[in-house]
Amino acid sequence: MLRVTWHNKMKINSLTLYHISMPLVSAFETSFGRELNRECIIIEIKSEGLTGYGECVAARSPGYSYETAQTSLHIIKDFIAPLIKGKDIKDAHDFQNKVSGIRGHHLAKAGVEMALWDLLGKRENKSLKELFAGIRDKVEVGVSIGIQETTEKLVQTTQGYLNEGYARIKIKIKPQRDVQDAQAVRKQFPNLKLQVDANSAYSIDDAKTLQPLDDLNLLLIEQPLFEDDIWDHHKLQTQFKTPICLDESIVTPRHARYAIEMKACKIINIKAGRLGGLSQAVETHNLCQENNIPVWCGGMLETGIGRASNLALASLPNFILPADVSASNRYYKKDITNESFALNSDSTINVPTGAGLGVTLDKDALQSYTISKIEC
Ligand code: OSB
Ligand code: MG
Repeated sequence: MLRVTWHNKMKINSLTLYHISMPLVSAFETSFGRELNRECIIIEIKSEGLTGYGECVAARSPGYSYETAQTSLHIIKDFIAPLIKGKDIKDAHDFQNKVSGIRGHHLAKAGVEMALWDLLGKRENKSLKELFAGIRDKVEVGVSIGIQETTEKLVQTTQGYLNEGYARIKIKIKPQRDVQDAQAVRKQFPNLKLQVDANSAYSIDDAKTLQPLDDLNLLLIEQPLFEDDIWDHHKLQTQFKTPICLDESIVTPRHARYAIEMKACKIINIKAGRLGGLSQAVETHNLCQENNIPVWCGGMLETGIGRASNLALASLPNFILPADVSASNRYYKKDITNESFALNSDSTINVPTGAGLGVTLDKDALQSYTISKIEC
């Protein structure tokens, strides 16, 4: 547990939840579905004159995670809010203890914890990067490209992002759109930093089908097998020289330990949402660092709120591979933060330096995307 003590406990006065839907600049298709609009929950917490914001990355449908925007609204409003409202919160550990009776629902918990970190930073006048003892001012990033209509379109889309200056590309794969797509991109771009993400679309019986991926000099193969198949990932890793990277399987720091002990992967993707909070993400980072397992920061098509949080997290030392955090314009025409994130010429994005998350909310934009607003 991240032991940053929140000197002067914070009294939580109120929570407001905004269920929003934002049009993506282009559809995002994965092995579990296609999204044209991204839904999420923005959490606003008021505490002793300050306002903190968090983003719960649960989506419209339970494809990546069993949680959805609707289940997270329910869990936050009916279970998390009553445990913290009117109470003093000492630190992230205290928050995690208070919600420990709620089984699972990590995306919901993480959204609330993010708002608490934003409040803490504002109160102490420190950025999240400072609070986490991050070491980088900018983070190397790449783009995660969804499954395209055709392989030719995928090659074109990749070229487009390379033209914009991205130096690492991840392509989504699914059965029938795997080896051929990856081979085509590799053939066109022999030296590109390239990786693939299957989002749990295969079982160990598919090892032979996937084998040609091993000859493409990929940085990693992300979450090829089912979420609860840590052991089968071990079996797969013994057959592949390419590092296997786990995303969906790693839902607590303990799962990271299981995967490391079982040699189920060589790399771990860290998402604060999936792990149940930034404190859990930092703890997982530390465990991986102690075990020489490099990590990188995953993305969930975040708004400027979640993107600021991801960049702060990715400033920690063991975030060695490029992050799935792209510039704001890769996702949205109009974001909900006044600040937008741009790509530097060296394929990096700057880590925010302002207090807390270091971003401010564009209230009009937020309102225009809001489907429902709940006061709790
Ligand atoms: O598996 O990494 C994933 C988006 C939604 C759900 C799961 C994933 C993703 C991405 C997007 O790959 C990465 C990004 O935010 O750019
Ligand atoms: Mg993934």
